[in-house]
Amino acid sequence: MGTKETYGQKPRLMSGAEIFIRSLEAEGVDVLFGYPGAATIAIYDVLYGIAAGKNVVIEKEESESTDEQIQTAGQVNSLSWNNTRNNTMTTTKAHDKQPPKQISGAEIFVRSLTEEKVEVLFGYPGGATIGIYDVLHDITNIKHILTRHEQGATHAAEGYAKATGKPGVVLVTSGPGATNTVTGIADAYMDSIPIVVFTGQVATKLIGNDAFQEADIVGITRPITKHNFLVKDVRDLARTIKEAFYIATSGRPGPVLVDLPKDVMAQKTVFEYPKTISMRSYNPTVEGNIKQIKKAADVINTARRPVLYVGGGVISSNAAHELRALADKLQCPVTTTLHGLGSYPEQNKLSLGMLGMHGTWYSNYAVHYCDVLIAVGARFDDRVTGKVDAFAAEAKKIHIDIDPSAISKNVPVDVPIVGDIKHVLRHLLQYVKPLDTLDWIKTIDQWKLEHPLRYRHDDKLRAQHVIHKLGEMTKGDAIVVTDVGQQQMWTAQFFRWQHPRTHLTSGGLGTMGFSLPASMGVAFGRSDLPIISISGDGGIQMNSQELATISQHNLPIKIFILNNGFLGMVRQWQELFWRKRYSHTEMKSPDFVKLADAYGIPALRASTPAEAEAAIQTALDHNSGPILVEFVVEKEENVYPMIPAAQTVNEMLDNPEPISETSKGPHVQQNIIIHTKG
Ligand SMILES: Cc1ncc(C[n+]2csc(CCOP(=O)(O)OP(=O)(O)O)c2C)c(N)n1
Ligand SMILES: [Mg+2]
Repeated sequence: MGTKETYGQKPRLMSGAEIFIRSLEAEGVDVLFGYPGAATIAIYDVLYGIAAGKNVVIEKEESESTDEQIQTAGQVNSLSWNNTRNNTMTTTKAHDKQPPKQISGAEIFVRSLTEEKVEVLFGYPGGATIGIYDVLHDITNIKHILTRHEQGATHAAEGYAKATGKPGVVLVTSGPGATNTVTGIADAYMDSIPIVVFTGQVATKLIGNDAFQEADIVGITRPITKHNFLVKDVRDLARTIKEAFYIATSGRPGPVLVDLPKDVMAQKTVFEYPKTISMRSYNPTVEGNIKQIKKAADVINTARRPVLYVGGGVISSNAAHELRALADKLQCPVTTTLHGLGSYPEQNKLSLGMLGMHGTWYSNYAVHYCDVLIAVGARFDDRVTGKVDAFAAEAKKIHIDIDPSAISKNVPVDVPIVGDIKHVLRHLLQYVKPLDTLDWIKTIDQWKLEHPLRYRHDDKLRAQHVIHKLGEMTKGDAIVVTDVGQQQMWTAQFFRWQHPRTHLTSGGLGTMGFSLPASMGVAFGRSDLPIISISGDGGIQMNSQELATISQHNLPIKIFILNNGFLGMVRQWQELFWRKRYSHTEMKSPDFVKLADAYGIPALRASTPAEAEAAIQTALDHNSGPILVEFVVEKEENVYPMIPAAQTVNEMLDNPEPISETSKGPHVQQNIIIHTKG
């Protein structure tokens, strides 16, 4: 699309990107601070053309960015009741009695968290929460972790929640403290992670006055929370906290925010924590409709080429066992989304690995040609479907999901079942019969041989090799937290996932800077497996301040940085689709080993495959606190396969790397072939 420019003699068509830059020029802008992403790649391409000769220059800064994966407009909350801000609050029975003892809102807050069995609170203090922090000073049953930025606190809460299945909890102050949580809240919303964020607020009489450190955080976060509350009366505090935890953790999980004005936290009342709650307009369906389940079973029982398409819902409903039973009974191949990784063991013959834009060749083809697609706890995200009309176009589609608003949202389905996946799968298992899928599996096995995941293995260090070796050396027994970009996709592809709740990443929002603070949250919730944080040279710099938190608590995190000297994923798009015009994607980074040293964290660097393997071993053997490894990897390596955005499998770009006969061997069974030079 273009429009006419009328400055010159001859009107000529100009792209929106060009008009944007021209308009900035006309406004006399000579410096633009920014950060590229897929949504702005066209603008960066225009900048590439003018950077040399024209007066607009661009400097990188980590503040403002547009994400390639973000779905901007109109995130509609699936809940329909009015915000409690406007609700008339019901009073508890205790209000009418003469309370034996009244305690402050701040004390009620802490007692309520104790009732919710909260063990860890990630936060950062300020004027609006100083009363709460004063109470926390005397508390031993809740560990407060002072992060170095409120964004870090929200990602830590996400990491904790995802790795443990328990809600993550955050406490921050008003104004900037609250607004700093916005990215983490949006991230949790997109990825259905149960977190409860408590924000301090100015005193009720100052709300709306542009008071010092006032921000309308309830208004700001309305489209990115499952629900949010402003507590105006201390007598509503305990019930509101109970509701917040209930909403965050039930149904399709998600973030809930509770705004706590300073005066409310100082008011006193009697403390009574509700034992149960009932909410008129919020009753998530748990049991699936049995008629629908039988209908789904009838469809499945006719299938010859079925595929199970599995998302993060299977993990959040702890249904990996039921999924496996279903796949085994049906002999049905299983492909998972990015968030479904770990729900089905990848060494299993029926596993197809991940599907979608950077999914395996054979998973995407299996979905394309299947006759019955059983979608379980997945939401038909555009990174999975590509061109929506062509996605599993011939297949009858069954969709099992706890969230009714996810059904037929992107792709129409034939048999929807709303309910908790564990419950629904248990019932479904009773009605389905074993299928004859031998021919189908044979076809897929052939595809696996012809189009395996692969990379060149020679004397150069490639990111894929680091991940592949890490997977082999840990045998999949590790919790791996990735960032966003190429390393995220290579980790998804090459690690070989075995267990639920071992793969954490920012999938929906695609938040660079997620990995380091999220891994911190994991470390406070899990100690049974090694914890590995993987970031690119770009993403690590978005929340590297959390190295201080990690160091202070001596957290056993193995921090891997895959340094390719580029914002690699955007560079890959520029190489493939923007004529290799690397507009503002090459970047200089600090010496990461010295950076770690400044925080008192031991660190090493690896630049060859042999050094990398030794460094991984050193990191895995390191049992006393954090360790950082910088892997200096090939700069211009691409992630393959790739289905370009909104395209079909026919447009899939497979790895140009040849498959060498000699390298077929045990790797073939794992569907990874390493091509060795020569
Ligand atoms: C906060 C944020 N800003 C911008 C982007 C757009 N984006 C997606 S991937 C990527 C490059 C990431 O570079 P790096 O962290 O070095 O990882 P690599 O791709 O090189 O592995 C960018 C800029 C994003 N996802 N998140
Ligand atoms: Mg990079």
